[in-house]
Amino acid sequence: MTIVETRAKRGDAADGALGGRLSRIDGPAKITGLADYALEHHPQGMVHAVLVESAIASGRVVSIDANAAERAPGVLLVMTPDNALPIKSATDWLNTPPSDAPYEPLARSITFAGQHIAAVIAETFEQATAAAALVKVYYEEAPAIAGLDDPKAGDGMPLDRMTIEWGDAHGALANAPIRIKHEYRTPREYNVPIEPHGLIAEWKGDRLTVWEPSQWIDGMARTYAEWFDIPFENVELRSPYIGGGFGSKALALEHGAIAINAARMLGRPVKLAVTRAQTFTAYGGRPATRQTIELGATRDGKLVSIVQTGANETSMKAVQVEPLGSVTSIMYATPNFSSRQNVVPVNTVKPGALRAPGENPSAFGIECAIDELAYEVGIDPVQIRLLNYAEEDPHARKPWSTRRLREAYAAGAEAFGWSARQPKPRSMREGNQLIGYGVAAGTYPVRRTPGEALVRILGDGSVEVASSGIDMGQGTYTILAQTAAEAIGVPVEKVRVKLGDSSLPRAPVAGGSQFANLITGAVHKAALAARDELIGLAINDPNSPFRDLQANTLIVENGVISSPRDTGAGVGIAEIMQRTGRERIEALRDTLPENLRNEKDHFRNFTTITTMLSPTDGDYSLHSWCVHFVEVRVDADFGTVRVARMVSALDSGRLYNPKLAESQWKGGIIMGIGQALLEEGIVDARNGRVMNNNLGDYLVPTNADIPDLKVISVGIPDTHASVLGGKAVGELGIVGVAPAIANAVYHATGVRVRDLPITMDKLT
Ligand code: MCN
Ligand code: MOS
Repeated sequence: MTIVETRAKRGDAADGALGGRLSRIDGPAKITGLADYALEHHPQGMVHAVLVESAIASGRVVSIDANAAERAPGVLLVMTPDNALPIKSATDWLNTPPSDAPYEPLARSITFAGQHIAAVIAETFEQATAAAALVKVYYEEAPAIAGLDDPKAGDGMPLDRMTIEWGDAHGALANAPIRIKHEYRTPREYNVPIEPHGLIAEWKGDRLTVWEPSQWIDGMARTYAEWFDIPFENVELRSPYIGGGFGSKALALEHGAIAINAARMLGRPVKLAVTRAQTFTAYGGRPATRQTIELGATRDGKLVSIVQTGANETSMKAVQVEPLGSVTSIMYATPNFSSRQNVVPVNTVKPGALRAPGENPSAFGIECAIDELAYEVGIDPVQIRLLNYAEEDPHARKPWSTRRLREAYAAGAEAFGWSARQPKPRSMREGNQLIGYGVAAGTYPVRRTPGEALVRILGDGSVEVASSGIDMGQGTYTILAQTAAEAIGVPVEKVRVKLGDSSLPRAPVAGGSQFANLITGAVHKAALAARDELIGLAINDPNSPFRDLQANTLIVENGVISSPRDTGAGVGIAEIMQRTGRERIEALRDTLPENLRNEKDHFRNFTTITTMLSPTDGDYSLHSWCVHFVEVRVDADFGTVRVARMVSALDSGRLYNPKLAESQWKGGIIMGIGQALLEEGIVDARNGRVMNNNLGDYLVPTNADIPDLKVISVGIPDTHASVLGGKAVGELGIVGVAPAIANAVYHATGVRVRDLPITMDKLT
């Protein structure tokens, strides 16, 4: 087995300490084509699977005529529910025990257009594609519910567990001198990572190897083990490089089961890559949402009540919640609060997580609503936010661990030049361009799940870090090299990082913007243990030069061990290893609480999210915070909106690598600009099909859409939040961007757009 090793170049040393601006150490491999992405493998004898998908959105498959396809050149198997080998059901990520019924990734009953109903496996991809077109499917069609706006959809089902209430929200609202009430909506949105989903599956006896991009190696490997009834250790899932996931690559999906099953049935490695169009139906993105927000306030703008009712769409078969109260319930101080949420089943693939699920649409509602209140009472939008500043978590009633939001408003407003804003809408203009300034805040919780990590000091003085965690572009390779280099005391280019293989030490999901904090904590612990052992060797070994010094402690710096009492040059790590005859020092450490460090269930602790602590477990409420300032320019005739410039100030605590954290924030902000102005999954109301299932019609921002983005870090180390003082980074930037833009568009034009995206037709 070869595991990809990634390490920094020589000369990076100055930036290599924790907190340094080291460039991505996986960058050169990614841009020169050396990085081996999962789908680029070619095991001997590999064949190709192509999916046949439902053309109807609701009903059932009456029969499948595979005769012509089976006779087509190169075809090895047409897999249907009738001939597929049975698969077992698996535990879900919440650790719900599996049902006894088999798991059927190929459906007979149809609940959305694009559902997988058969797969054709052939010697070549072209043969499989051609034969898939010959598969004839006979359906019995039933009426479909196309989306939230379909009159048949109704109000959906209440989700009592999402209810958040305190005080007397309705009573206080009724008595409030100022009341506003509006509905805010976000459309269906998709993750669209550039690398599409897919996998290569190979069986050797009852051992399974899967090459597949994954945000959660351990979670997906556990599902595969359970589906195919083999021990966890028999699955090797490999994912050294990933071309983006944004929440969509964390869980095992139907097409994975189909490919692995085909490989088992044929005794050949099978490759299945979903097409770009299928990335809109093989898994779901962010569900469409709607929410009504009522604010009650005093005449001078102080909130007395917030009442929110919301709903998101889900699939017919499963409940996916997009928690709309998540930001509403913590952003502002209010004595009375009520948030309730429904889910509305429609004929869609099950929606999933898309960067900041919950926080993102939640912020769109409350951050537009507070802006509307600011105009209503004639207070500056920054001022009204400070006036209603929450000094503690108003929901959990706990102090914030750190909340540098005031500092963020101050730093952002200053750098943006907010004071130049003229209060009246449509009052700033340059030629034919209406100019608008808008502001909105955002937040993302600090989640905590245990992990483990292995650190080795090798005979040549180099260091190895190993984890089954992953890097999909966010910077894991780089920050782990920095963490180990700093903790042990070696130059960063001496550290090799191995990630993305299920045979490596267990790691939790790289999702929920938790992974950097967790895995740096585990690596730090392991690295310190390895360094302590190294120092012990240097002190105690009879051959060690430090014996005579009677030193009881030593320091390791830049790969050299020395005594603080000795002015001599010290001894290199490799030399100590040699003198003491050691090939390696190895430390495996985990951050599991004592009660979970149980051998039998050891792997399970990393394959469900049941060990995750909520942001309010403990004495403090832990969150990252941000504020975005936006200038838009709107063409007075056409209504085209351009974001002209943006300044964001963010509090993610201590940054392990500011260059990468800034890049993460900007990536989120760019997605937020796309959400505000471009992105909208459009469903054909007649047949429930996604109409814009490609990157030509589902628009994401390009360079031309993005102005200069300035990001300012206002965080300070927060050791309540994590071992090394960092808070969440990856999803923070996208929260609050769309409302900041909507607020700026209102300021520019006097037109309030409450349903995303803000397109020209809504402005003219
Ligand atoms: N970081 C830092 N200091 C901190 C915390 C983080 O410097 N205190 C930097 C590090 O470079 C770290 C990165 O920020 O690698 C992200 O850290 P974190 O916030 O812990 O997020 P995760 O590692 O858990 O990554 C997942 C997160 C999520 S949930 C989505 S969605 C998302 C995101 O990261 N998808 C991404 N960023 C992405 N970036 C890329 N390129 N591709 C995706 O698919
Ligand atoms: Mo991110 S949506 O939590 O993977």
